[in-house]
Amino acid sequence: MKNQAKSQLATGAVAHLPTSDDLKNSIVRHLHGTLGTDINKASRQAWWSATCAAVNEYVFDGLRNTQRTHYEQNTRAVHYFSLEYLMGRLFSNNLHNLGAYDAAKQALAELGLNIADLEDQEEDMALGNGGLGRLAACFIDSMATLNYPAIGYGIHYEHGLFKQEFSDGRQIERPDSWREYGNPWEICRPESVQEISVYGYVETTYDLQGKMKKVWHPGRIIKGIPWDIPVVGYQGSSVNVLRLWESRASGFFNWDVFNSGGYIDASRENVEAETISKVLYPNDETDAGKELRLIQQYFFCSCSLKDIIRRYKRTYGDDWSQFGAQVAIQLNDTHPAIAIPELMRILVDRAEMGWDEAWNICQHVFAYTNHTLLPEALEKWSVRLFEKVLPRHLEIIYEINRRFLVEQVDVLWPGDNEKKRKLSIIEEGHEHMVRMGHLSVVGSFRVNGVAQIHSDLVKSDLFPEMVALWPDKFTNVTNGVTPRRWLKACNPRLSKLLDETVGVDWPRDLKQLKKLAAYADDAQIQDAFMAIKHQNKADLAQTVKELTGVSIDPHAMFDIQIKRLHEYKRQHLNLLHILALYRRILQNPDYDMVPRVFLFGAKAAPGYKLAKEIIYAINKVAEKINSDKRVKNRLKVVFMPNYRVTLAEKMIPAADVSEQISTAGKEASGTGNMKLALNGAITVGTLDGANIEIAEEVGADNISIFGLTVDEVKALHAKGYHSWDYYYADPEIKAILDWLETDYFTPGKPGELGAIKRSLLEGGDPYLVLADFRSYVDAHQKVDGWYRDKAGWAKKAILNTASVGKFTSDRSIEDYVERVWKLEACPVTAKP
Ligand code: 73E
Repeated sequence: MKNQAKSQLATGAVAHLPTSDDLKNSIVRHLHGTLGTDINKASRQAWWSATCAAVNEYVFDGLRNTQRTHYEQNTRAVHYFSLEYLMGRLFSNNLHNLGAYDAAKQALAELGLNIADLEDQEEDMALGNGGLGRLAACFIDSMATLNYPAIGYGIHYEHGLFKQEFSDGRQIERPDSWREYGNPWEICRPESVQEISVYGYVETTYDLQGKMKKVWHPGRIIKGIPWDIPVVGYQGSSVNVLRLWESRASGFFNWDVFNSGGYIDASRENVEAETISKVLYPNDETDAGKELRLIQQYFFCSCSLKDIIRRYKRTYGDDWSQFGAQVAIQLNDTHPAIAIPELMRILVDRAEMGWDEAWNICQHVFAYTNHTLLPEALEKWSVRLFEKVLPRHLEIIYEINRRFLVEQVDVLWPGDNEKKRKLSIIEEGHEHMVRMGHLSVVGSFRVNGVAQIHSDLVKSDLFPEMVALWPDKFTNVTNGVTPRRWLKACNPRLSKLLDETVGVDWPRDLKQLKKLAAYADDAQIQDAFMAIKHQNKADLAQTVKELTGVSIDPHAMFDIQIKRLHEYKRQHLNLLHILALYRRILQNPDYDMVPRVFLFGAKAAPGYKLAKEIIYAINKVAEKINSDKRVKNRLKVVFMPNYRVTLAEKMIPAADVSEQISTAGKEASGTGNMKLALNGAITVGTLDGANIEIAEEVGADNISIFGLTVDEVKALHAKGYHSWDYYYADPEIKAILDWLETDYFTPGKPGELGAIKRSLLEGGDPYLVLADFRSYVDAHQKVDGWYRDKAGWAKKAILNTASVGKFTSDRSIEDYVERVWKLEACPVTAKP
């Protein structure tokens, strides 16, 4: 018998996991029967599609079994509402989670194909900006793996996050068309279409008994078409669903216009309706404040709530009494907060329920996760806009607010108008605004931050009075990442070593990695660990060469900063350090340093000027340094274009150093920090977000911490921060900033890189770059020293991987289950 790659034993939703022969037959069958082509002439794209179709036979099997089980068991379920899901590619992830990756690899090899080439056929599903969207993707993976009845709801954007190119070092945005040639992972469900309303006016009517009733006469009806993406849990556990809504004009509404001769108007309405799900807003951490964004939020919340209610009614009919017990809705930041007044509207206006009963249901259903304290990211909508788009919801928000101020605020602080002003959901000022954060806290039974320090700051700095009103409402759930994608699939070499040293259970029980600590001093394991790192670095070096033309040496230390570009994340602090090293080399040709490659990956929001200037400056400095012979390969700088999940999967396994250098108090958690430490990188970081918890886990010897603490930041601001003082007091800072202003990096064009200096001096350096500079340089000096001791470095790297088991998203989900959702797991068994 042929030596077939075996897949793991089926344990859950998927009855029969495929052997390589099964897959081979199925791939060829789909090549003929689904793709309409032949082995001899099929393109890579066709082979990839046929393989996806073959994989889907098993995925859909698991999906059916999961849905049947959930229906039969009728357990409480969580509904994750998120405007963003940064899924990346699904091909290798689905194969790994099915336990069929090796079988597929062999099947393809026997067909003369390389699995990695096929993987490259897939576009990233980039329906998110950064950490918040990627967290949602990790969470749905964990919920399926842990067998929780869960469904993700969001928007089926036609265009995800823009593609980034560089033109003479400047960021250019190009549209992302991830489904131009179809997407094999999604299933359209026309049977579950919903219709939602916007605009129009509210009429006050009275029934025969004289009871007042509000009737909303909408101005527009829009259709939501659901696309389901199966979410495959690890090793045959549940296959849940991510349901994304696509907007279309309502046929019903358009025909009216059409028949009255308004062909052009009818097609304009089509275009406008389709615009809703056309593009993802490319702003991370800033509120766009645009009408279309509010409509996007309402569109997906309303469709999703109607979908939930339809499913609930299948079992309970018009009996609402079990709704709060059956349905939990997690609001991923305030973006879906409009779901709160929407559920109130459905209950009060449609189901004709009394206000108190309806409000009681809402308060059993909604929970809210806060992801940021940055003022520019705290959503506010003008009352004027609300009145235009969602007039009935505005009335409902006023009533929620009125009762809140009278029944809660005035009871605890009688007659205190200042408290009412501060706590009101409606902010007064020259333009009245709806505060979505306040609405979310008032309407939810639980509110959480995403790392311990962040949750503490949510309580102390953002909502202290809300804490006084409801102390038990606030909790913490520290973020996590799925070890299936962020170690098993992206770092197969390290995964194999882990299987051999700590056993094969670590992907679903990440604390098992602790066993690796026993080998931290073992020379053989150290060598194996560092050999893997070296191979990963060699692979990345090849990718860097292909993408940028720059040659980098895998023997150098790879120092990586990958995250959205934002001043608070301080990519420019990293740049100043690079400039300091370069300057030292020029001043002292024998300057002794461990050769380093600084790698960046970051997209800037298209309208964020300074962020784009920072990208430009890094690219220009990189050009100069990389071509300067005097550097003698001690320094290389690379800005990777189009950073995205797929690129992260290549960079993270190759990192020696992880840059987590936000101003303390600004990064709510971070999740890249977790992925990098898990893959054996050593963090240079501030005491911010989850870095603090990473430091607790790995120990002070295995992380390089620098910079002001949250309390020191506050004290410095209180005392008055003057960045000029640092400029004049530290000759290195002065020299570097002045250097940036010359034409050294932009020959013939002095001042081209001046924006950074201006923001740090005239602009007041709001993120304390200069205040932290010296201690940052020292933290790197320490890392340089560590790297010279090969065994010592290997030990630290191993201890990082061994110590970060806490940061699996499985643990985060278990925390949500215990502290927020109170769900029961619902294991799925395949029907024989
Ligand atoms: O610290 C990260 C955090 O790890 C935080 O900045 C990010 O969420 C991650 C996951 O918890 C985040 N993104 C946004 N707010 N916080 C955001 C705001 C507006 C639009 C899009 C994203």
